[in-house]
Amino acid sequence: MQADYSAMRQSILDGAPESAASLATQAVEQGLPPLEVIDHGFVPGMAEVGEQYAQHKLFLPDMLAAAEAMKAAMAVLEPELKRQGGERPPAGTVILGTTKGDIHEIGKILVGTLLTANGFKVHDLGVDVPSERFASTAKELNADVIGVSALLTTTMRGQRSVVEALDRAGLRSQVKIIVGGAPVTRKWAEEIGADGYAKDAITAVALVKGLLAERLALHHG
Ligand code: B1M
Repeated sequence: MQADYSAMRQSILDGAPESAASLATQAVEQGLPPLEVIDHGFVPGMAEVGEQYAQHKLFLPDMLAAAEAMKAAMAVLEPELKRQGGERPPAGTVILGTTKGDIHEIGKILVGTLLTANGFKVHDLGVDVPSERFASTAKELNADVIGVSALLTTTMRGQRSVVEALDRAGLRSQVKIIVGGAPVTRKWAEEIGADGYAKDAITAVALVKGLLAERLALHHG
């Protein structure tokens, strides 16, 4: 049986959590790779909803309903992604969160799931996270990396505040900061003094691995 990507996309456009969850379950039963199902089936629905919202063809409640459908699909696919990652000793601790004033969470959840699947210990602070909280949690958990997501051009500034908060806490040389989210660019990451930028969840995993390998090489080399 083939994956019904167009039905998945449509379940997001319809804001239909039951249908999204049942399509995700079917995909898992068929043994389809969960990441492909997310990327080719459900994420295109979110992109379309965003476009239609920008063109005033869909409205805020539609965006909210689409997000609920996406979360229902992810609730089925996430355990599968994590399971495929297998059990292994933690490769490092990563703190994740969305900037202050920003409640978009789906991309961040995906980044967290893939990091977990790749052996990282992930502590997700959720959405609308004050900069100081990133810093205090990093200290408390002796974290290796902080990942800050932002989906709005207005809340991207919060990523700079996290860099500054970490500086103030005297932790900047110990903890790496990575940033991401739809409006975020590599140039912005450089401008605010972050250690890296990832355009998507897969790249975020490679980035974190690279940053920590660099550190290990420095310690042992
Ligand atoms: Co909002 N929203 N939204 N929204 N929303 C956008 C982002 C928007 C582009 C839609 C549009 O106008 N076309 C627009 C932002 C415009 C801008 O600033 N440039 C927008 C707006 C305007 C708003 C409100 C202001 C609307 C209003 O109230 N008038 C409001 C703001 C609320 C707030 O945060 N204070 C708002 C609200 C909402 C909902 C609550 C309804 C809902 C979110 C629900 C939720 O998350 N629980 C929502 C949604 C769903 C969207 C869209 C449609 C989809 C976002 C999404 O989940 N994408 C979005 C349009 C779009 O992006 N096309 C839109 C799927 C997800 C898998 O992708 O999050 O990009 P994404 O994550 C990717 C990468 O970006 C990257 O990896 C992920 C996976 O590959 N990534 C990282 C993300 N974080 C990363 C961190 C990393 C590394 C990579 O390292 C740390």
